[in-house]
Amino acid sequence: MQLKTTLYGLLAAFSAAPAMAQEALEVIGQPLPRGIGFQPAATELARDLQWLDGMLLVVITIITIFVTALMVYCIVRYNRRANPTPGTFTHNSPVEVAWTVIPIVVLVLIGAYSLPILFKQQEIPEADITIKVTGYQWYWGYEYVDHEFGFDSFMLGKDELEENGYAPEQYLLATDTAVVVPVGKTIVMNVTGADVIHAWTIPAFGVKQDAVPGRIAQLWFAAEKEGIYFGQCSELCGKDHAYMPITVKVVSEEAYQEWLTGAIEEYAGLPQPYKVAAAN
Ligand SMILES: [Cu+2]
Repeated sequence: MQLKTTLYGLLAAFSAAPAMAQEALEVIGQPLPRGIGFQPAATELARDLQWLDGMLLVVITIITIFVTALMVYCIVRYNRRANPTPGTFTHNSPVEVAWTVIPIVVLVLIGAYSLPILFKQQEIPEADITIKVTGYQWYWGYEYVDHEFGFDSFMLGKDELEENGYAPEQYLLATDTAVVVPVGKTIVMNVTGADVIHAWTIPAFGVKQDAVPGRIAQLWFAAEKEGIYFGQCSELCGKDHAYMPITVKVVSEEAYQEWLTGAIEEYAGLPQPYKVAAAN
């Protein structure tokens, strides 16, 4: 399947659609049939999240097994037949202290690992590239604010996938234009909505943010591997909610610069000097 994807990618490179990242990229971030795990982590944030998920699974498994064993023991040991004269005491201070203190320790331990991961997501670092993303009913709009150009991104129909370099199984995931970012750079997305609440996400990056009209929320990521990553609107936003996917292409620095030049030409004319734009 990967070979097929690469072939489609090559095909697209030869057809040379404007403002497309030129090289054939491996599709990394997409759901797979019968998959039950996470998509491969492409950022530090996603790795942290997946590690935390695994850690919590261990904790809840131990607790569940312990509680189940305790219940089974009580049912067997203290049923009416096995234990005809039940105890009449109502308190046991050591047990009560234990079942208060141990859960507190467990919760503090979980918090000690989960809060730093939450803060890492929520404390937005200085951006190498800032992109504003706006959710519309039912598509996404992107603005590369450092260069003052923008474009909209619509889902590709089944018959448009091949000419754009995508495989048939990427229906409902692939879009006509993609967010293109260079590998390893810190990208800050300013997320908002134009009409109703949407949500922008790329599962392989470990990011998800509600796009709320009238507000700007931020998320950040630094993708570590070149490739194509898909996401889908994640806040029910109306009848075509299922048809406004997200495509991010992570490319090399050179490919990004090449794409940027083409995109500036195609979408906005001459590039605006960064400092002038910042001073406005
Ligand atoms: Cu939606």
